[in-house]
Amino acid sequence: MLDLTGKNALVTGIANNRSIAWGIAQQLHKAGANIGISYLPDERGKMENKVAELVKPLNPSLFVPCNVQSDEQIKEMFEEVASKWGKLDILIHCLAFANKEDLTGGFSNTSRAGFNQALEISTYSLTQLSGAAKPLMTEGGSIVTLTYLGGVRAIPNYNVMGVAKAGLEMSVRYLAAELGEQNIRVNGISAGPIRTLASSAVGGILDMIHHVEKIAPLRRTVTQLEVGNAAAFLCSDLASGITGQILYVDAGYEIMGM
Ligand code: NAD
Ligand code: 0WE
Repeated sequence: MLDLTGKNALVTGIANNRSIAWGIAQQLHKAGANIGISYLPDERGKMENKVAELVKPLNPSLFVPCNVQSDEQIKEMFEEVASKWGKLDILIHCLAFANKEDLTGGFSNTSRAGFNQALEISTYSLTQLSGAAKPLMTEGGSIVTLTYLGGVRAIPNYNVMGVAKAGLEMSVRYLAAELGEQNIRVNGISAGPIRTLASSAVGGILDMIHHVEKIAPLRRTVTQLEVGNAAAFLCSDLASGITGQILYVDAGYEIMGM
């Protein structure tokens, strides 16, 4: 049985009730995990209030700000994990960002600053968070990140995010190779398109979803809770032999060629 009781799980990337990270946090909680939440702070504390209200039903024992562009905030987040929990078992990396201008038009127009920012936030952050989590995962652990097919195939307008996801998927393999010695598993979930805050800001996302509904073997898209179930599996002892993998949770879309 899928059982995460006694496990401490830190979930990044919840912005609202449509976030994939919210689907994951709910399923980890349902499986019995002790939940910690990080949110992206803003000046007015709007995000803090919104996320705090949303996650109340999960009784999080940790609720911390973390902008992955700040070494200081990352350090403080893991200091809080160390002092409140002592050990960490599960880390969910569920965040990405690129400039909106870089997610449309020609990829060759990508600016140096836009490229660096997208890869800093969306790619490097997994390595950085994993490095900080490593000393706290004293009884082994599971790290799960979220990726997209646009990191493997050229998908119109995904552009610099595709390069970021390619780097993210390779980071999964290098991290898995290193951390396996400590019984820390590192895997990615490649989710099909889902309407979230990030994806809704992208022009044509509805057309892409309708395309998937026509082509995917299951003739539909996936939900945040289905992605959450896959994440709970990867974090559980049921997946004790799985590391360095990318698991497609996409209603089968990835296998299709025509
Ligand atoms: P979302 O907007 O709900 O989540 C993105 C999160 O990234 C937000 O919570 C935001 O606060 C966070 N974030 C952005 N910049 C940050 C920073 N500097 N520091 C810390 N956090 C930061 O959208 P989502 O679709 O749930 O995205 C979550 C993950 O799922 C992303 O990695 C995305 O690439 C991936 N994904 C999404 C889809 C999709 O179709 N929605 C498909 C496959 C993979
Ligand atoms: O990874 C993602 C979302 C990534 C994303 C989206 C935004 C929009 C708003 C990163 N940064 C931003 N920055 C913003 O300002 N997905 C997999 C969803 C997604 O995004 C696309 C897609 C799909 C699917 C962009 C272009 C084409 C398809």
